[in-house]
Amino acid sequence: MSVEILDGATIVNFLQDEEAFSASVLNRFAYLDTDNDGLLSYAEMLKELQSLRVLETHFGIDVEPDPDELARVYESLFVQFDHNLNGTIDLDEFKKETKQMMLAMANGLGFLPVQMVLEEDSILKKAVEREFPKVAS
Ligand SMILES: [Ca+2]
Ligand SMILES: [Ca+2]
Repeated sequence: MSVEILDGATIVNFLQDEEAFSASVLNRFAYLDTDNDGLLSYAEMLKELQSLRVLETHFGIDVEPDPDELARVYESLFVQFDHNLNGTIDLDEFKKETKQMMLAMANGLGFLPVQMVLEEDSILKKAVEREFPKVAS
């Protein structure tokens, strides 16, 4: 985990870089697919749903959400990814919906930079790293 500053443009620029975006989606998918069957189950997807920082949008930052409510939010997000509703998420569904969610997030952020706690290797973190390459210390 690290705290990063990002705004809508960071995300949009990243999404427009098709190559960088595809590569990070592929990476993330392989990482989440712990049983390597080429599909993401709900259990495998949970990690990603948690890293999307959607909870802040739903509940506001610093709110401790009720576990039942949290489970419902994650379930509805999973269904949002699962376009053909077959109970698993393939790479195509994952990529399309990740893009949608990141665009929605970018619109929500607008031009106001915000601080976010980002998980290492999350797609958002890749977006930040692309824009601000790490300076070797
Ligand atoms: Ca799997
Ligand atoms: Ca599916």
